[in-house]
Amino acid sequence: MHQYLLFSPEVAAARAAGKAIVALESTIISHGMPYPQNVQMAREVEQIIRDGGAVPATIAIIGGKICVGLAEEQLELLGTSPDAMKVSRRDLPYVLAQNKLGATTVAATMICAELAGIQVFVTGGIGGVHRGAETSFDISADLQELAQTSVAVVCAGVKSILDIGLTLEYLETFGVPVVSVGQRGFPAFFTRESGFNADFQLDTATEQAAFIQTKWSLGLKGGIVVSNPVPAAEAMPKEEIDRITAQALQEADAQGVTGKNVTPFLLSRIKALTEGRSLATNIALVKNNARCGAALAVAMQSTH
Ligand code: PSU
Ligand code: MN
Repeated sequence: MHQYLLFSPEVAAARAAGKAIVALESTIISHGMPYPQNVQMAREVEQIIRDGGAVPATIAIIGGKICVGLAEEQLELLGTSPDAMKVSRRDLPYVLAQNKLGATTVAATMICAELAGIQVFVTGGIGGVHRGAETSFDISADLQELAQTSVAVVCAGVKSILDIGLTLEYLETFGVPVVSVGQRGFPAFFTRESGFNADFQLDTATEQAAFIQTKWSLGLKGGIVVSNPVPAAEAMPKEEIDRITAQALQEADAQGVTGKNVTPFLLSRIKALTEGRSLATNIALVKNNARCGAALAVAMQSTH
């Protein structure tokens, strides 16, 4: 086992018993949602995964270790600490070697999940190619991670703060399959449709598991995006989210927000501008993804 990994008792027991395990990220807790909804969401999502027959493993960097599975007070710490660093691939050695508190992004969570032998990871939305990337070069490290790290990522698509078409082109170039669940369309996080199609529609966990295992058994390393649309009853009106997204993007530009601060800035402005309604949608879609991811992890476990 890797020297930096530290498993919670629940995850250690699951590993020993060969149970299905689902990884969860922590940037969504520290930088994606406000307190106390963030911590409550994290707890409820973990319980949904248990109810689905798998064991949740929320990942964060604490005390110089990659913690896989967090105790109640560790979730609370991440949800309340303003100094929790947003940790992507390039930040991981710094946070570990300097003993800082780190919340892992999709990219860093994938790296840690792979080290821990976890194949399925549930989140809300992945990073992508930002609008205007042709001048800013702002392309999330999540996409390069999907190109090289063998973990299936269940998400509700990508937010329209990004250039969704360019994000899908980038994934195609790097050979990352984009699977959709229950519809052909690739979802746009707050809404069910982005106007783009996923590559393959695979509705059942059994089919998704067979696809993923076939990819890896061919020696094709890298991730898979399993995109699961927000339930219709919880989706936001498209015209409202489009208007608010445009305003948040304009504010980010006017205030000169750059680098790793762009995504958290846009998320928090969208939440404020919708008076919290986007937060309810955000929580609902993560829970929906947890059900999907638990079923996928169980299916992967029973067929390998
Ligand atoms: N997109 C969301 N919610 C999030 C994130 C992205 O809808 O919470 C977080 C994830 O942790 C993701 C990270 O990995 O932001 C991407 O940040 P960046 O765009 O700086 O790579
Ligand atoms: Mn970026």
